[in-house]
Amino acid sequence: MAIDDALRWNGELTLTRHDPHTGASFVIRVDSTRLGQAAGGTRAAHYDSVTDALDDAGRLAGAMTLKMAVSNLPMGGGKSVIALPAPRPAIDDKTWTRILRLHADNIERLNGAYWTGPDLNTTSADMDTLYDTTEFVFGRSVDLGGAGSSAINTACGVFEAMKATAVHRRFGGRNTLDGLTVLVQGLGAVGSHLAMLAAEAGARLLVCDVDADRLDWAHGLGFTVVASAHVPTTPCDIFAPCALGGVIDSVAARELRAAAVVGAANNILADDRAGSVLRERDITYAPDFVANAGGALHLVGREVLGWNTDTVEQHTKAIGDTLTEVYSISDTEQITTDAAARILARRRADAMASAITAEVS
Ligand code: NAD
Ligand code: PPY
Repeated sequence: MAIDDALRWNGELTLTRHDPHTGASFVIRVDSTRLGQAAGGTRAAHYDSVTDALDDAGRLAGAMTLKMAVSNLPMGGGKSVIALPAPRPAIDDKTWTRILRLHADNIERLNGAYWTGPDLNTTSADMDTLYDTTEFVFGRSVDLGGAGSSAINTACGVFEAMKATAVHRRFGGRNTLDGLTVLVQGLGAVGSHLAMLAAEAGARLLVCDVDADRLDWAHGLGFTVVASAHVPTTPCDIFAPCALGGVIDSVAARELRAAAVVGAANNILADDRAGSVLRERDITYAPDFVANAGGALHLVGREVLGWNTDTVEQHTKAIGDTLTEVYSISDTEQITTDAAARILARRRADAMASAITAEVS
């Protein structure tokens, strides 16, 4: 991507910094603070260029704005990307601590415009380290007063989204996951829990990962392992991308042999065209910012809104209802589910913004 394209972005704020000592580059992007201070996790990964990191942070921050709005959470959307000089496992502890301290310093300088949390390759323990420098951190360890990892709640929300999708599709007359084939790509914190929930509900599990230990774990549970290269063309009822985003471009959308796509990864669709191809092929796509909102509900619910675990669970179950509304708008308006979810997010954001204005005046 050209630098001009990465900078031509409609969000509110971009912070970038480079650390010559470690070779890490930092990007924080705040997409919108219309509904409140912006929040979204810190993703650490190796990028080909800082331009790619800028672009990724912008897209992820935009998805956070939509996720907060469609989930009725009074927060804006933002995200951080730490572009590492090497893949995360190759970074030693001392270097990682220095990187986290610099990142915390960046967040502190924004003085609350942006709150971070755990994301790909960052943990609650990392949030504890950030908190030594800045208070604008979600998802610290439970022992230290935080809400802890959001992964289990994210998996529960995606599971609700799968059940709502099964009802919508009326798979062979069924409205449960019992007897369906579910393909989970990525058996990390979210994907492993999701796979177990689906298996408990009677689904046949196909799984893939790049990590041999996770595949051994899956073998032990009787799941069938699929080679990464075969994922797009493996027949299944539900494909659940739970690793990286951008896995479905218009080519993959044409090849896919799934009836539905319901996963945890952010920005599953590589482009708008992919959503249209899925619709043309009658493949039901659950927009990621609806399906994976369980983590945001857990973090913001527990740490900002004072919810207990029961209330978080109630709101997480409602992800299925929100998705059903999205499918209904898509059917009525004859538009992609992604476009329908954006309409619903806009409606809910407008309603929240009016309520905030009414409260103030
Ligand atoms: P994780 O790092 O724990 O797990 C990712 C898994 O994907 C790992 O097991 C990794 O080996 C595997 N993987 C990486 N590349 C792969 C590939 N090409 N093919 C197959 N497997 C591959 O991350 P996580 O917390 O489980 O999050 C998964 C996804 O869900 C991410 O995209 C994340 O942004 C998104 N998400 C997570 C949360 C949350 O609460 N953790 C919330 C919303 C969205
Ligand atoms: C996500 O849901 O994609 C996140 O980044 C998790 C999150 C949600 C809310 C605050 C901080 C992190």
